[in-house]
Amino acid sequence: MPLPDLYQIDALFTEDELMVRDAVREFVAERIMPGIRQWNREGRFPSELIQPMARLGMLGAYLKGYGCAGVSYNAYGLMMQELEAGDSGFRSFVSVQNGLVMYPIFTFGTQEQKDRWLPKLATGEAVGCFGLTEPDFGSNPSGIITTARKVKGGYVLNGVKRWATNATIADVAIVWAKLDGKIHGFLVEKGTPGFSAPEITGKWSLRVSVSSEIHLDDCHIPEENILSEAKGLKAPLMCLNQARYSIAWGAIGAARACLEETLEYAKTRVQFDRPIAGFQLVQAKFAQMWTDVTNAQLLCYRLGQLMDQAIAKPAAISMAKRNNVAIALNTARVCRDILGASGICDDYNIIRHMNNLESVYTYEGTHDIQTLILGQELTGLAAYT
Ligand code: TGC
Ligand code: FAD
Repeated sequence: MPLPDLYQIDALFTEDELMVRDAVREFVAERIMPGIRQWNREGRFPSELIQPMARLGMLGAYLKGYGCAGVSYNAYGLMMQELEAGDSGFRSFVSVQNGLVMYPIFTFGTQEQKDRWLPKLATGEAVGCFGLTEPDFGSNPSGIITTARKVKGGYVLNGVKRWATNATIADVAIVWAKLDGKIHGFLVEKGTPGFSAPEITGKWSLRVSVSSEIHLDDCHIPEENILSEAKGLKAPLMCLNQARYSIAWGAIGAARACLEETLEYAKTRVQFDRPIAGFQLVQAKFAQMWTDVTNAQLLCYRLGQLMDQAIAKPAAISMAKRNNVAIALNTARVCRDILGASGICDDYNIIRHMNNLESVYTYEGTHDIQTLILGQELTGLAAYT
């Protein structure tokens, strides 16, 4: 059963935005939910669903031209909310393809790069990935040690990237490397000698998502594959804003899915001769979680408006990522508790969402890095070192 819309939040969206949301909700019910338990057990991302997701306009959703849907940021947010109600792995796929691959090509690429890649990325015919994090540089990407060296006709890349979502299945990698000591972005195409992307195994979180290393071993790319307008750390950080926005919305979906499932459970689970939903302590948990989800939606709705007007400050995006992922993770943990022992089993979706949200809490800037971004915005003092 859907949660009651106490604040009439649906009334804030246009008919088109709600139509887009409902289409993704139906896709999740029909195409994701029947398979998700098995894919999660197998640790497999079903890439056969990439093109169906593209047909719903999810890839490049808010970009204009090149076959992209060009919808509002709030419509895109609603898509991500519904998708992550299915599984964070699917939302991760879309966040990366959009915010970390299509956005930088759209924003920093040459006309040739845009014409070559954006239409194929929009249809899902091509998949992209983003390599910023390295084994020794996660929260502090300014320190990355992957290098690019100018040679006749192009560049030679050397280094190792870690935790790149989609890299093993990607046709193109956006690789961030230092050229003469300054960060630049490069397009590295699948099959380029010296490029490989082995999958990281053994994950107990985001199992329905491909996470990879990227190895660049004297990897020679042609001159035209530099993202010439992307200079300095600011360029990849601009991409992160896009992906953090989609995470802020997506996390609400995961939280809502946990809450809905738990509410049904608690109404029928009887202990001490009463449904556990009738106990005051359980109701206090529900009241808090419902309030948290509602607050998160309102925060994102306003943020979507600011994004559409291109006036959202990075700190505003950090606030939404930080708040919404934290409330989602807390919601998942509390729901797991309300299910008792049943909550640790994948007969229910909650433990899967809970484990996924541990990754979401960490990636795209950990919770504490978002805290420091907000601290810096408010006080004017950076507290990273
Ligand atoms: P700092 O000196 O603060 O900034 C360097 C330049 O960038 C500007 N800037 C931003 N611009 C746009 N958007 C932002 N969010 C920006 N943040 C900073 C800044 O104004 C400056 O500009 P300029 O003109 O003066 O050069 O840089 P710093 O080295 O002190 O770092 C700041 C810090 C720690 C906040 C930053 O490094 C950070 O955000 N770290 C977290 C790293 C991170 O989030 N990595 C994510 C990797 S990708 C990923 O996780 C994908 S998950 C995918 C999935 O969904 O599956
Ligand atoms: P660290 O930076 O080592 O942090 C460890 C702990 O120290 C954290 O709690 C952190 O908050 C804390 N910490 C660090 N610095 C400070 C400080 N100054 N003050 C206080 N506390 C601090 N990266 C990509 O480039 N592309 C991707 O597609 C991608 N996908 C990912 C997918 C998954 C499933 C995961 C888990 C990660 C992915 N990442 C990706 C990497 C992700 O961005 C990093 O994991 C994240 O930025 C944190 O870096 P780290 O793991 O190295 O942790």
